[in-house]
Amino acid sequence: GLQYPERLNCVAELVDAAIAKGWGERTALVGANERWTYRNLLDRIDRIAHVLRRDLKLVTGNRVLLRGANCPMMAACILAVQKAGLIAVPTMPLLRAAELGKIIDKARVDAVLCATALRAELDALDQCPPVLLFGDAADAQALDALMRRHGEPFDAVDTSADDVCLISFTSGTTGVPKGTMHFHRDVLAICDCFPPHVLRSRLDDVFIGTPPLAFTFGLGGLLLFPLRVGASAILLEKLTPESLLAAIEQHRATVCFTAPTFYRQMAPLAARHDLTSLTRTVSAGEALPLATRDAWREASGLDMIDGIGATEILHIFISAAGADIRPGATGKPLPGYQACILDKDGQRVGPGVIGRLAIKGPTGCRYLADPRQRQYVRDGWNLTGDAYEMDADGYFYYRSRTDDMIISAGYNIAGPEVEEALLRHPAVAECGVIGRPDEERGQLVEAHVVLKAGFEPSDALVCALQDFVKQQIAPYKYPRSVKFRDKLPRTETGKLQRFKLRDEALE
Ligand code: 3UK
Repeated sequence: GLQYPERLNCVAELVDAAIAKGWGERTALVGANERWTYRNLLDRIDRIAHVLRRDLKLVTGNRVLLRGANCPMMAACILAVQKAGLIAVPTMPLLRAAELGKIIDKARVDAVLCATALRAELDALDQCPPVLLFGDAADAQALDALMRRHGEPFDAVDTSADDVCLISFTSGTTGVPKGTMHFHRDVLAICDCFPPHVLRSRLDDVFIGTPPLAFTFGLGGLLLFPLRVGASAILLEKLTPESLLAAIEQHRATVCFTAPTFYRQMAPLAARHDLTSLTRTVSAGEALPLATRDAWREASGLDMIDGIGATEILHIFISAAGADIRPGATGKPLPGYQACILDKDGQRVGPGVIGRLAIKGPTGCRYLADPRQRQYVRDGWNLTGDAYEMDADGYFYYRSRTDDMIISAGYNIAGPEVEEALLRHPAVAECGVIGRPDEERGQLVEAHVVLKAGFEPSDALVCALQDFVKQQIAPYKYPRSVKFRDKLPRTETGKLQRFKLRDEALE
């Protein structure tokens, strides 16, 4: 297993150690307008850490809320908070004042570091802890001005391996957001798991992708993983499928992290770009449909690395790469993690039976002051909200979210299976399949379909799509209702918001 010293500061291990390993002059972070070496990054981190401790007078264990799109300065702020023995509370760029207010209360935030471009939602709050702005702020309280006064090195605060260094909020769809707490050793544990065992990341890798640093998928994939091996990360905001392809080409990126829909949208545009630098592409956040895996392989020549992760577990815990990939399966538990499938009573089931996925490993769920902890973790097993199935060789197959399983006329139907079938049709760009309340059947399978350019909605197309599904999977699973729409509701992290489709169905 993974063994770390009792006293541990993850940033000392990731950044100070990088200099000691001789990587000081290597490129660490590249933004839209800047390129920082590891030494430059260390310098920024140390200056910010001094500001936090000396100017803001924060003390060990204080919590610092962070707001910013992906850029080197946002990365430096997160790492500086942790190096200073404080707890980073990164927030998704698109959150509104009401949501930020809840997070500030819940996490008992003591100070805020915020990119100027995102200040408006903080200004809208009735009550807010002290804020320092970074970026092009003319404000007297600007972080940049304070940083200039502190040139001396900052010694990492001597934290314990199991001191909290990160509170990450789940993109909860309803109610009070759930904060998940992670330790300094958890940060290193994820760096020493997926990257060496599945991704095989190396010193000369160039990481790129879309997930925000405020989402642990992005924090790991676009910051912590590259730093651990002396690689570099390209941190860009507002990426589109087209601009990500252009950036991969421009920066000769080798590793890409994004969500399945992004790969699906990039595939038809890929031929216009030189993607020969890319050697590994990672998909996570939601299920990877086979049609998307195939489209991406045809466009890029690469076999996608699928991986399921969760904010509660910090990062990816089931995945596969290369010869280990089994189409349709997410993969196997990563070294150090165990996985099993449980029935409704919490009993383990064997291969071929669908049930709730449970996970045990070096990282796991610690909700911040939330009674839901007792439901999520039992006997050290993390009970995810995912319906999975295992095969005799220990591969794990995603079926649906447990609360998204459609029950129609007594049949259990997994929406993603119907989506996967629809996505193979040449007219379908994107789709989402839900159960719509129905008197006769309990729920009715309903598909929400976005058409590719050049296709028009029609009754004939509805029938064609229905027949197309019936040819591929058991006919009772076909969508009895098909609705065409311009786009699907998605979160900032690329997840389809099925509850929005369901709510609409009730209107
Ligand atoms: C779903 C997947 C099928 C699944 C995340 C990588 O997504 C991340 O964290 P969240 O807390 O959501 C967790 C839930 O998302 N999911 C994620 N990946 C897959 N479903 N196949 C996948 N490959 O329902 C899971 O329970 O937002 C992903 C790394 C870090 C993360 N936080």
